[in-house]
Amino acid sequence: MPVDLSLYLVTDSTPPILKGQDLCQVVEEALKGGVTIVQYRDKTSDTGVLIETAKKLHKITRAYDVPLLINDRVDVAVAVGAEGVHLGQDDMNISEAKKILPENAIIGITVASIEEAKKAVEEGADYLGIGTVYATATKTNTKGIIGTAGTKAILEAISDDRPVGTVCIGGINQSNVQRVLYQSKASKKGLDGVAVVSAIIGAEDPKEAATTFVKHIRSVPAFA
Ligand code: TZP
Ligand code: MG
Repeated sequence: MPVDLSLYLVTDSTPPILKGQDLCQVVEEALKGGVTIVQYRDKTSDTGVLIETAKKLHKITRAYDVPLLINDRVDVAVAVGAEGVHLGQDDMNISEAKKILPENAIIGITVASIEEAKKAVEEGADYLGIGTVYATATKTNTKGIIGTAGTKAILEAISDDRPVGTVCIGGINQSNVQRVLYQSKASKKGLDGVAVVSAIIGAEDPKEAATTFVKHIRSVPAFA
């Protein structure tokens, strides 16, 4: 499945990022603004709530023809028929996930080093979530801040043998998104997009935030 990773929204249901609004409404606003893929990331809810929320989100994302991925929980992705999963280094490994998910499911994985990136590509990941790029209050247990230099090093190291999508994550906002995309273009394989949590989920107006991101992203020639 050709996936548009250019503006990748990752959800967060915890205050102060989500300020008492309904997550589904916020995601729908972001979709109206032009988000191209959504990951439901929820580290606190129990399985029942995860499935219930994922179902609601899936109904919305389908209406916008945008894929919904589930963070960590392959079982939840299967239960709701989501388009894929996003795995961390400590979650189920890619080969196990492939056994459980439908053949065309999208599998993404977080990578913070060249070694992790190479392994993920070998195992057949569809895309890499590279980061943490910049320090962020949204995820504090990160394995270090790799910066745009670390991101570029990973992009350089990925072989061309197996096509893999790439997004970066961590502290991406309206002010640095163009810089991040331009700097990644200096490597032989530029990024395919940016993943964002608080700059959209925590925005006063998530639709407007997404629209502004799209404008910034499209101003970069490779995304025009
Ligand atoms: N993985 C690495 S950083 C991060 C995740 C899920 C959170 C990024 O959040 P924000 O608010 O876009 O900085
Ligand atoms: Mg995880």
